[in-house]
Amino acid sequence: MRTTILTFIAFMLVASPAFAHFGMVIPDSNVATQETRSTNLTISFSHPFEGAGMKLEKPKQFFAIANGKKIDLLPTLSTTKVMDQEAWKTAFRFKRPGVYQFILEPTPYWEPEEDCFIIHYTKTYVAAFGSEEDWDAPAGLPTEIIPLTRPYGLYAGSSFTGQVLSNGKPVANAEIEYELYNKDGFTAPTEHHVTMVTKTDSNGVFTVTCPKAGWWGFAALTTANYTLTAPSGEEKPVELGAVTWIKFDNFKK
Ligand SMILES: [Cu+2]
Repeated sequence: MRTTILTFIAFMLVASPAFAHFGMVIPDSNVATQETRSTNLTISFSHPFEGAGMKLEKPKQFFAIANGKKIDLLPTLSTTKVMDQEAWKTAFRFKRPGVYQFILEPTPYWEPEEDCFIIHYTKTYVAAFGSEEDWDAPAGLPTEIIPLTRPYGLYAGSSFTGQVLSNGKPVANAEIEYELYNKDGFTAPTEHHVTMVTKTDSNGVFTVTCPKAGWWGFAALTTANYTLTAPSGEEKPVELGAVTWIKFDNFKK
């Protein structure tokens, strides 16, 4: 009996696509106003629906891009815990209008269960002081999702359309995993509901609909055209993720 359960658990860990991990960059709000001029940002590597964390080493890069300028935020990071695992945080004060992209480049994560490294280039957006400018501007990352839907001011139940780029070119047939940051303790009706999956069309474009308010993560997964050396000394493939976090809000009354 015990063996059966352990075997089942081992099978789940290996075989289930439901245990999807996401780089996470989550601000207090995706809108900054004169009343709320600053935001905290929490950076982690987690399973956002299930609330299971993984350790995030000090990132390689963490920065903001706004109005065509890059602002290095790596020196401002301090450690915190997210889902009981090491994570990072900072606070950012908005000085001028703009749509700010906050971008994480983690160090490569060795995942023995998937026999590969994982690098999730992860971003989110904060619109400061009413800005509607440049929300679709590429950040120039090795891989990224360009929003074709404005990435803020969205209602729960809205659809979101994005385009996946790799080195600036659209990626046809890329797999997108998407998942709710499940802060309300919902349970999934089946394991397939934890992480949903869709694919890009021939132009690298995908559309998804997010039925609940909260932060939703979209991860476009591709395989790098290079390998990295695993702890065993062997060369192993690298999964690249273009991850974007978008917030959906309920109507107010
Ligand atoms: Cu994981």
